[in-house]
Amino acid sequence: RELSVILAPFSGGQGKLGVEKGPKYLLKHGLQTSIEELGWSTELVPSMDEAQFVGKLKMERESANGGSSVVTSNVRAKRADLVGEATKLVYNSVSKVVQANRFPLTLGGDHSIAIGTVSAVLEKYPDAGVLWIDAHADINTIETTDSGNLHGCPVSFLMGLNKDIPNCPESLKWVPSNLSPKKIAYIGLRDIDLEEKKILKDLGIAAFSMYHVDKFGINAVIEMAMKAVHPDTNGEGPIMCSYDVDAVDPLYIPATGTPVRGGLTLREGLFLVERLAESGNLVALDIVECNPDLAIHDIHVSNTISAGCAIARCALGETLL
Ligand code: DIR
Ligand code: MN
Ligand code: MN
Ligand code: MN
Repeated sequence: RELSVILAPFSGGQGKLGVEKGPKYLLKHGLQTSIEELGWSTELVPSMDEAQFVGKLKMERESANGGSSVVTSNVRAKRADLVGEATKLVYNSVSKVVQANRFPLTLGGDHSIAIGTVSAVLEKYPDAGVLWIDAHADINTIETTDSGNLHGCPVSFLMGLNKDIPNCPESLKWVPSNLSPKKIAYIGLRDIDLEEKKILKDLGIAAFSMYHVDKFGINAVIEMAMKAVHPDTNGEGPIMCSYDVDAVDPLYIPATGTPVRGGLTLREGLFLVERLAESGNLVALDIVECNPDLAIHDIHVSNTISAGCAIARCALGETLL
């Protein structure tokens, strides 16, 4: 059991600095040691130069404030050049890790980095199902996005939904778009844009909102999600989990960029990944959107970071007897 902790300290997929500090804080909390205590041998994979991207983001911000902003190919997709560059670096790192038969645990950063992780994991495991744990559907296209933040769009790139859109940013043309709408299931949704809802419906995507969690219970929802992505084998088959910590209620995980109340309890959020560990089918995990800079009190930082670490440990077997 060999695992690589891939660091993806990137914040250009949204507008709030600080989310690039997620990996550092999770590691400072002892994440790597606790994973080794579970019997994994681990290594750290940096994937990108954090300071370099922060520098570019700050430069971009200054030039935008200076009023001399150049209108790029598509004004809606913000910082597409940086997102393209960063996600390609993440993709390169995750590819090496999975091709060496190691388990990739990728720490974000904002959720745009999943463009890199999911693409690489699906090349290794073409049959894998993706469980997207999130308050948001992250499936806006560069045409439907209101915010222009690409962390709200990774799923549309993974599915190739932007390919036929004129002015689709060049920087993201490398994405192999190897995710089928039949191979993703969402859990935890509660803040979906109108046009995203239409995409989910039109493509027949399995989407379990907080309503379903309340109606059926978290155990039934995860069973339905696994069966949705592996219908022919009764839910058995490789699973990648891309876990946006804002799926969990901000009572438990407050230090995140777009908190939405009415989310998963911490136990529901941990049960999900415990169930994946128990299944023996988990092949990759992302943990994204921890932003320590958004905490108002110190306790918000430790709550958020300790919960992020717990998600990783539970997914890697800590609570299995
Ligand atoms: C919104 C929010 N749907 C957007 N998305 C977020 O910006 O596209 N994703 N916060 O994590
Ligand atoms: Mn989210
Ligand atoms: Mn919107
Ligand atoms: Mn997300």
